[in-house]
Amino acid sequence: MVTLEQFIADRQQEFEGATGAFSKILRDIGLGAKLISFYLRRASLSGILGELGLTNIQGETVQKLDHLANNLFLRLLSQNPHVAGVASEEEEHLIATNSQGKYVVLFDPLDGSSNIDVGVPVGTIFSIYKRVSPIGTPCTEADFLQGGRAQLAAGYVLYGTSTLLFYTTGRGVHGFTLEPAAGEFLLTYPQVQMPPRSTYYSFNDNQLHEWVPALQRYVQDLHSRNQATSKPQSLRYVGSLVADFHRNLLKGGIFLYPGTTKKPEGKLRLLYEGYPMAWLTEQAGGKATNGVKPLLDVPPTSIHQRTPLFLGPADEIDRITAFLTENVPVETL
Ligand code: P6P
Repeated sequence: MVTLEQFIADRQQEFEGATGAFSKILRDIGLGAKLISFYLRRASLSGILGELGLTNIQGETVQKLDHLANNLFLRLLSQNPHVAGVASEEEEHLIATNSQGKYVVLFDPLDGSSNIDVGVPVGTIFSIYKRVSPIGTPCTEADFLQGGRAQLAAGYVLYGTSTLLFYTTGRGVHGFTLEPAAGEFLLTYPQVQMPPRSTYYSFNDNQLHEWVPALQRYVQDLHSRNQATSKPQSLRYVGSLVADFHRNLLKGGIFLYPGTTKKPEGKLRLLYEGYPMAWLTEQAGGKATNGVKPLLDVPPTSIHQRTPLFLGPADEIDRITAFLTENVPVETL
């Protein structure tokens, strides 16, 4: 049995400077996850379900648990001496914390929270960068807008049938399961690889009529391939990015949240949803794009910037790109 802390300690050299900073930042994220897991499991018993009566920067109704999770991570990370600042899906602006800190952390504290009241798994997503602004000064927006390939670490927590923490530092994807009896995350999924064949497809087709025609043709292609095979891809979509992503990571599947003719940038956020999930996908052997280019190469312009998101096995993602760049595979015509 290898704990998360031991696993990271054994690989200190993998993370920037081997100063122990990464293990302390991930320890705080892990502590936040343990506490959120506890609150979620008792939410309907302790009256913390439902809406807080506020609207966040995204224009979304804030759930009580969104607020709780956000405040928890803000408190844990702002007291960490290695963290110079944080950016949260629930906060309009970045928050400078310890000017002596060398790292900044972006997070979506409780993604998919509209599912909480109906018992569908939700998640936390995080992304860590080394700051580029001078140590000893307040962190700046430039520290957060370095681009997906500058991430030092990224991962998620899934609050599902068990509480799982998956992360990468660029040397593979590793997964841990919370053992409540010990209060520890134990290594259960070392070196995760996404199966090369897509078993599931995940997208909300309520906007299919607003997708670009080339993507509509891809969906027709997907359905016609399904009819012609003994192993069709199944639709699985729970409307919680971390849950949908995690299933597809382990079983092989595509996740699509495209833009529409009305909202070309789509719904999901580049910095604290797209980049982390894209890096995990690539580290697990898959591909991640905005439809036509690697997502990690999409330049950041603002903290809450949105992006179309396509994640999954390389062959299927390449097929989507072929349709969107009109290099439609001949056998499809
Ligand atoms: P839709 C949850 O609100 C979220 O941000 C992601 O977790 C999820 O993948 C997506 O939005 C679901 O959006 O439009 O299908 O409800």
